[in-house]
Amino acid sequence: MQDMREGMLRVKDELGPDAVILESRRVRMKGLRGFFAPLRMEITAAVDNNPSRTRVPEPPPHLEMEKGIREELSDLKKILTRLVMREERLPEISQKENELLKYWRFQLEQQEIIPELVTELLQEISGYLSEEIRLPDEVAGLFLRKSLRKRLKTLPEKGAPVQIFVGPTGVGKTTTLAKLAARYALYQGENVGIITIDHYRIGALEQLRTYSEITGLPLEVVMTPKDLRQAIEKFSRCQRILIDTAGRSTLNISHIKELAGYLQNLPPAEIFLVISATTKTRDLKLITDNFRCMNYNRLIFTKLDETGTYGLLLNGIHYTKLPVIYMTMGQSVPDDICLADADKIAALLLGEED
Ligand SMILES: Nc1nc2c(ncn2[C@@H]2O[C@H](COP(=O)(O)OP(=O)(O)O)[C@@H](O)[C@H]2O)c(=O)[nH]1
Ligand SMILES: [Mg+2]
Repeated sequence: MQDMREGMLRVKDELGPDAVILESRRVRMKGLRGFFAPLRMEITAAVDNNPSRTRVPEPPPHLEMEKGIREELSDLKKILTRLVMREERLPEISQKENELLKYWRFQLEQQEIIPELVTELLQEISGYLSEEIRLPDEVAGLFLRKSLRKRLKTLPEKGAPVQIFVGPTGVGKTTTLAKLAARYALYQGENVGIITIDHYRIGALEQLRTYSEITGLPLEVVMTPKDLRQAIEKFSRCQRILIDTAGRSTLNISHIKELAGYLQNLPPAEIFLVISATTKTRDLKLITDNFRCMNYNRLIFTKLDETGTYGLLLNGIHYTKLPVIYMTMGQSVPDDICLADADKIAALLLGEED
């Protein structure tokens, strides 16, 4: 026999279908002729008289089980393939991730967002980036926007009947009050009364007096907390009473406390802490802390037109945990004011809008 196939055929032919091969090997034929002839196949075979004993019983066809195993195997194969691919792509991805995170860190730091917030924001984003399936940059960017928006607390215009404006000197309290007074009186047809506790700075008082004369809105100037309560009483028929305060140096705590004394025992009011967007990051904490005794409960950011750096808005909301209601972006009364909008602020922070 030359090969195994021929051997098998001959064994089956000679010994019948139940024959089994016990051994096979290649041998050289004896004598000189064998030296030149090709090797031959030698097969030892036997017939098992009780084939059923040796034959492995076929497993009962259990289609469901087979299907389950096949599916599990296919799943395993997919997981293995993914793992192998991930292993291969990992260095490339992490390098890209780093580039993206570095870029965003730069962007957020440029906006002067305080370091602890930058770290928090980037941690949230890197959570998405290390997902098994890598997100395209744009989608990952959307998550950053979402994280920003979550922190940028705003409120629809609540418009309490009594609104008070407090904050450091020169941030735009009086101008903002004038813008809102016009809004309420001209656009909403409300009766508006204006009160000022600005009795230290004659110039500042003149500013409101002129405004009051031009618009015809009544103005009361008060010197004591008692005067203030009486003035509010006097305007009880107005739908809106706007109260201006003299700016106080952020560092003059005793002046700030003196002013806070005016605001005791007043009807529930919206008390706006007015902050200029041009404030130094380091001074912001001082302002939010030192004016706390005035129980401000809302924020207004002014002078957005005077800076290209908007981190202060996020930082201010973070320090105070209060919502921002208005933003102003110019000196023009009554136009340069708008409701705060988290989407818009997020876009400013991401450098997408001027
Ligand atoms: N560029 C710009 N200037 C503003 C804005 N709001 C107020 N100002 C100006 O800032 C200066 C101080 O404003 P004022 O209302 O008197 O501040 P107050 O001391 O806080 O009452 C004035 O010259 C305003 O015209 C603003 O949104 N943008
Ligand atoms: Mg003023």
